[in-house]
Amino acid sequence: MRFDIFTLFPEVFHPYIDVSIIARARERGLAEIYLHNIRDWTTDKHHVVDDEPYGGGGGMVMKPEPIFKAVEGVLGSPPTCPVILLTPQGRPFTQAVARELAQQPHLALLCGRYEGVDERVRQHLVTDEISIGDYVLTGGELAAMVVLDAVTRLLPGVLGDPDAPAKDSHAAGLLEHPHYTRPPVFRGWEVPEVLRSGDHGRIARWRREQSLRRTWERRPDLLAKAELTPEEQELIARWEAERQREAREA
Ligand code: 6GU
Repeated sequence: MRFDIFTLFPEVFHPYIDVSIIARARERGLAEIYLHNIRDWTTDKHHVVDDEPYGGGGGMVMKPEPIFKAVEGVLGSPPTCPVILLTPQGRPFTQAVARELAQQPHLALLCGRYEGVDERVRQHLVTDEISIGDYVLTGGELAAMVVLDAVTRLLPGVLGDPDAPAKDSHAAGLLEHPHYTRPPVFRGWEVPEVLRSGDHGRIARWRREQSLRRTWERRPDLLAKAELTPEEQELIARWEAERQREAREA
């Protein structure tokens, strides 16, 4: 898969994309990442990329010309791949969106800065807008790295275990079960006996129950959408009943 990233700060990507799983995916040719500095596509003497907003008010707006020149200069006009603007006004990024984007052979990620980009960029160049959550960042770069990471690790061959993405938190609509590694006792705190039992049926049932319990406690909004067996629904109903009984007794 090919990523073209358009940004005023290409250097901030390297510390992340040059290590670990993303670096390995790049070395193996599974992900190709091209960074483009929008400022390189300015034609004026001072390489100006922003200007004051029409209508007044504070802040600066990214000018349309350098962005169009950069994106069309690299990808052609019109670009044939999705051009995604990272903005707090975009559609919420979720694991489902990551899976959808991982189907594409080629994505362009456009990082906004300042108060935003000229609206004509959105209207006539951008094909999709994504937000990574309800908070405000100073620019789209961190969001682009989030999208890049979440999509790259879904590409076939990137993770050692081909089933790994299916087991992740959120993949099945539930949070993950707890994980433990050696030593079996650390500062007197033991690894649950079931995980050392070697009984794979029991381990799988324990993990599923832990996953349900965690989701019930921390993210009940996810449980509403999860696919549960009748037994699992009954288990949750018992937890609910117990919680209500405790509330009455308190
Ligand atoms: Cl994509 N950009 C910015 N600047 N802030 C954000 C965001 C994106 N997603 C959440 N907050």
